[in-house]
Amino acid sequence: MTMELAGLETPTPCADDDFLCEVLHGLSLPQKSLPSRFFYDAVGSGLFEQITELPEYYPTRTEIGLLRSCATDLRRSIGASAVVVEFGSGSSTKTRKVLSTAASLAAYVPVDISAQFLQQQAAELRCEYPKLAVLPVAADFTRPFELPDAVRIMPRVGFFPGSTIGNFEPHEAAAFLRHAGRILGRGATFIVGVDLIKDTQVLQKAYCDSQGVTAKFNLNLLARINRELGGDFDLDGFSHKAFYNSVRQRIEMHLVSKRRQKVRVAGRAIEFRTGETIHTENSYKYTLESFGALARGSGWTPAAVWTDADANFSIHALVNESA
Ligand code: AVJ
Repeated sequence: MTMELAGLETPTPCADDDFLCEVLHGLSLPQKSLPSRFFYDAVGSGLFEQITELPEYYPTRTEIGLLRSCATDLRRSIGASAVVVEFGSGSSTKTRKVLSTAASLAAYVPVDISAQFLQQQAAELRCEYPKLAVLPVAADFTRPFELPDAVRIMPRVGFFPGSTIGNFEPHEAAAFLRHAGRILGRGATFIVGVDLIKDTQVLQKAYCDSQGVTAKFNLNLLARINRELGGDFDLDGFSHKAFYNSVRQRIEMHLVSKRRQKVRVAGRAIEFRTGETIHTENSYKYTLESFGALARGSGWTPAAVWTDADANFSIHALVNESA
């Protein structure tokens, strides 16, 4: 395992998915922080679904619209008898847009960490698309994994929607693109959804909605620590904050301590000053050019890009021409 692909965040001394270790480590740093991947327990995943339906949260609906409108182009660049490999498939909602239009697709390989959920989703997809070979791989998609033997000879298309790439630090995004290139191989196409830099107010409202769903999503991290690690966070003692950092070109989410307070997690005391924050997420934004340059620097050649009329979101088709 290479350190550069250790995960979405800066490497920590913790073993894979050791929630307690990550929490105690993150809350001991001068700038307290928690890895954003821990947002997605059952409650958090439900809240994220709600976020995708908010009027202010434009990415999901814009990307789905784009997938629909570029379907013909996409089918052409995917070609016949290809295999689509999705990195972090979840419920494959967006993939269905691709699968429905790419009738000539031979196989679909959803890659996801949750083996049980993956099998359930695969069973549903087999019913919906009886001619498609659905071949799930239970793995951490940021780590090396083997493609199923059955797809070795097929043309490969990687799929990474949702601007999930925005949760990586730029150097981690580059490492991830290289890693995907190694797995997909020479000649492969990679379809990547990327959120774009835009008006600061529009960006900030997407992460600070009027109904307070994103605030609940952020605060659920503390609730999860209380539930799973026996923490005693007072959720009323913290507030949600999201802002666009124009220097780093990213949305930052934080939890702000409303007062001086002491919290206990697994017998350890953690002190907060008034106004001190826990940094919980970065969501990097790109221009068409800055993402193209990142891809080029990571062994991929930009082949096509689609954006909506307001240039809110982009879908990039990259080709692997490296040896
Ligand atoms: C999961 C990366 C698409 O960064 O926009 C939404 C997560 N966080 N609202 C994003 C998120 C707060 C989301 N992605």
